[in-house]
Amino acid sequence: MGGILKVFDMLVWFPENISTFGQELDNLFAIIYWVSVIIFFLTFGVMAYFLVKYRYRPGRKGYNYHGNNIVELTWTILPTILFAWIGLYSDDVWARTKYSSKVPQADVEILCLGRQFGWTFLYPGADGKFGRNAFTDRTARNLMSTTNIFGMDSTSADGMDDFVTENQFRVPVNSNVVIRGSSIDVLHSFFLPHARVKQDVIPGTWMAIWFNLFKTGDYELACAELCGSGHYSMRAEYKVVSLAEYDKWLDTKNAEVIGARQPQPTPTATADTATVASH
Ligand SMILES: [Cu+2]
Repeated sequence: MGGILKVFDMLVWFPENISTFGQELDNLFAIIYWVSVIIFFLTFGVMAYFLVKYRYRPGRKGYNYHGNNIVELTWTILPTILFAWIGLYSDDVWARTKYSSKVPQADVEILCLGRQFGWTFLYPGADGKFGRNAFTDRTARNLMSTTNIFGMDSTSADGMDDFVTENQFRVPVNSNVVIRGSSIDVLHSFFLPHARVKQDVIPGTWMAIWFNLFKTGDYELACAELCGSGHYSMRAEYKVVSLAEYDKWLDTKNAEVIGARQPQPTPTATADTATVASH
């Protein structure tokens, strides 16, 4: 039976689920989908039946009908019960995935800013702690600019090793990832189809987004809010990697950050930059 239902199910169009709570959300989606399908055929079936039964026939007289309290109460109370049930039934998984009070202890915490049109991420670096920035300190919001969109305070010791990635991020597999998302211009929506995560990000506030992914691979982040002319291009890629690989990547990034803070030797033209310069 489940096999036959699956043929008509919208769920076969979903990308593969890689999130710990994804199956529960998919089940909820399927239940609401099938409730809607049944009600659709019931109501339109009754309508089609009446259309045929009471169609125009020469000589048949219409008559005024002033309603029926029992019928009207029935079609008011039944949907009320149904919607209340859906609300109560889905509250458990909704609370666990969406309530900011239920966000689990983070193994990895990342800041994310949406902008027209792209995504920027901030990692806390080797110490695992963010420095002073627009998330950790509201007063640092006035440091935000197009070149420093997280409002990072360059004098903050904890922030010395924080690093930024552009339109890509990495997370370890089987870990609680908490992303604090915001926007610097308009509403965007942080949508990870494989992870069954979708959350609007709003300028001026930070939304807690969390997930735990059980399958390594390359996946996609898309903006799911029509946010302007470049909306179609507002995507990022993310990798889910093993913990060892993630640590290695962090080490590389940390070395880059430390390298960038050392006094730089006078730049010499390499083959690459020479090619660019000649164009
Ligand atoms: Cu957008």
